[in-house]
Amino acid sequence: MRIRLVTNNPHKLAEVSQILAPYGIEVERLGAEKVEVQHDDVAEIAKKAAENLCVRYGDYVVVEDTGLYIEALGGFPGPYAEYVYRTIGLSGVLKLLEGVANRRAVFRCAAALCLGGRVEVFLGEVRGTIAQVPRGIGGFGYDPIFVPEGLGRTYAELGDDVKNKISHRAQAFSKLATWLTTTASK
Ligand code: ITT
Ligand code: NA
Repeated sequence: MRIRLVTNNPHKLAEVSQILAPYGIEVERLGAEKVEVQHDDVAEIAKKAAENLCVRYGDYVVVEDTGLYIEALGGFPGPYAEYVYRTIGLSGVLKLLEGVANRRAVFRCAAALCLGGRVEVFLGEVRGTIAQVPRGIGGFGYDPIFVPEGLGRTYAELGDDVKNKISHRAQAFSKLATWLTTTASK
């Protein structure tokens, strides 16, 4: 089986490939233009983008959208994580949290799959905290400052093998894989 992931982010493509390999699902990149609706909820953003692309590209197309919601900042940057990373960056985010005791944050990932003219959305969520300083060299984006609950190390310190077992993306795509290899094949 093979899915076609609509993304311009090579890190996401690599992670999803690693997450789905044990299920025997291959991942190909589809370079298509996504409709990006404005919404707080990544599930809604991924769903709308997928609905639009299913019509043109058909089955097994997957759109993934991820957001990082920092509690003390009222959920910022949320679905605007990419823009914020490009503009103020990790140092800018850490500056906003200077002297802030509540470091709680959550990563939310939504994977929207086209199949049989329908869109199925699978969610993954990891709670954690924002570190005081960036730590580690693995992963991408916010990985050096996100510490998943109970693990004491950032995603970037944990490295790809651990991250891809426990991450927001791992959870969403494991659900998708289970659904594809059970429900959808019957
Ligand atoms: P596509 O939309 O082309 O797939 P993107 O990078 O724009 O790629 P998102 O909007 O879903 O993807 O993600 C927004 C940003 O959030 C992304 O650019 C990263 O900076 C960050 N991000 C997403 N997943 C992440 C992860 O697993 N670890 C750290 N940062 C992540
Ligand atoms: Na995006």
